[in-house]
Amino acid sequence: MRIDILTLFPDMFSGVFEESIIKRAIDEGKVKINLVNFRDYTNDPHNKVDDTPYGGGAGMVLACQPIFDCVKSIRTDDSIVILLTPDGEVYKQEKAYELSRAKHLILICGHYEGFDERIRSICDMELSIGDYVLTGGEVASMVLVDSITRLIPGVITEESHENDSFNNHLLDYPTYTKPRVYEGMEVPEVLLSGDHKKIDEWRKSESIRKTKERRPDLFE
Ligand code: 6GU
Repeated sequence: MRIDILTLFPDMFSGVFEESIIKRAIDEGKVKINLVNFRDYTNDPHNKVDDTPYGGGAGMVLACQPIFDCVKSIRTDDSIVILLTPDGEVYKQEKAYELSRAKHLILICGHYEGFDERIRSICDMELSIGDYVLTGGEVASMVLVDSITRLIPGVITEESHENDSFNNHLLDYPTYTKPRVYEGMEVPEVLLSGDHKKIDEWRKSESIRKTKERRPDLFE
């Protein structure tokens, strides 16, 4: 998979993709992440990418031209163009699975007070990572890249994500490791039993119990 991230702040990404699982996925060629500064595409003699809003009001608005030209130059028939914006569809694990099967993602990070509404016309999808406002789409695009990359076949074992929280609309079950007793807190007996049928049943019922308690909305 190739992912192009269109941003005015490529330096914000340094480090994030250079550790752990994402780094390994890049090193193994499973994902290629390309940071594109769309300021490089502006026709403005002073390198401007934004302007004041029609009708007045505070702040600057990202203009169409740099983003349109940048997207035109990199999109192919295989591309999915995604705009990161707080008024987009709320991003969920299901969408992460869907996008992990794509060949090419183009992520557009909005910034400042907003972007020209016509930019939406060149996007296939608009996503938000939750009901709060970030200074820009950069952190949101890091969230997408992380959650999508780990689902690309071969990046982590299928077993490592088949029990993830949110699969089947359930939260993950509780896990424990050694020692058996820590500060008086014991590992549930069933996990020491060696009875895998019983263990599976316990995990399933704990997933359900936890989800009902913490996220009744997922139960719907
Ligand atoms: Cl994608 N962008 C911004 N600016 N704020 C957000 C968001 C995105 N998702 C949640 N809040």
